[in-house]
Amino acid sequence: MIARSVCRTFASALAVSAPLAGAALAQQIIDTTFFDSQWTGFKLDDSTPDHDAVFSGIRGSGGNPGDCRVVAHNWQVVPQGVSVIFGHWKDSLPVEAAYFRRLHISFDVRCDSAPNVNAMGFGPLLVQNGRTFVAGGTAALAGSPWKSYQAEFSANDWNEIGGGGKPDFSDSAEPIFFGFYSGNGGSGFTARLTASGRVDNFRVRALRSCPADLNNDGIVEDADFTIFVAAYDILDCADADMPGGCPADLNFDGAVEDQDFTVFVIAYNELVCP
Ligand SMILES: [Ca+2]
Ligand SMILES: [Ca+2]
Ligand SMILES: [Ca+2]
Repeated sequence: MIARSVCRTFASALAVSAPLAGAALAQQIIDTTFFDSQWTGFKLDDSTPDHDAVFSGIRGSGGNPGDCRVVAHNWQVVPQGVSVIFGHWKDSLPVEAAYFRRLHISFDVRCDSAPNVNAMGFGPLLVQNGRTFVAGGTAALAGSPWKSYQAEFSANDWNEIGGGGKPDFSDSAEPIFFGFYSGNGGSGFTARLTASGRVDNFRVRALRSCPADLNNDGIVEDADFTIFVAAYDILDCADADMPGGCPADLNFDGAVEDQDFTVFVIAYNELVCP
């Protein structure tokens, strides 16, 4: 392995003369603060008699830690059983879907109040080409501590809302936006209920078939090396100068450092993507 000091000096020299190429693919989304300007909410499903369920989704305090997204549902429960599902998607940062292999998605949830039904449901959501897909999630029990949700997905693990399709992870795929859904149900009594909860530490990692191919041209060559060392010089994925999604962070630890270089060099030696 190349010593960190040597490599960083080289990276510094190269970064001065070689600005970042613009084509690097977003590889991960991390949101711990949930600015309202970056999130959109919408109703996905409402089987209540009057279809008049309403919801809110806003940035709030009391996260895990700091700010989070605070959600609330208000709906009509009737004896035959109903369900309501609301989507929340981060519309500010699409992930280029080309060459996806798998997705790793994690976030933290809790339920603050859910009279009579005692829980809220949460799960992952993606939007591609105007179509919405969801996958299996988790239930947060009212009053319980923060609960961590995480799962890995291939394209077949998703179900389209209002259709039978699957998302496209092929090499000609449209960009994908990510988010989560929140839902409630209930039956056996008649009441108008409001449930509330919170979501924090939303993270999506796009595991591509050839992650070291940073300019997405099918081979790992000098152009990718240039992109890599520029990111290595910036180091912190949270730095404003780092390309969105921090694609050179190949081990998903939030920084572009020696471990990523080790991963990159193996692919660079191979040249051709698997
Ligand atoms: Ca937070
Ligand atoms: Ca390349
Ligand atoms: Ca890393």
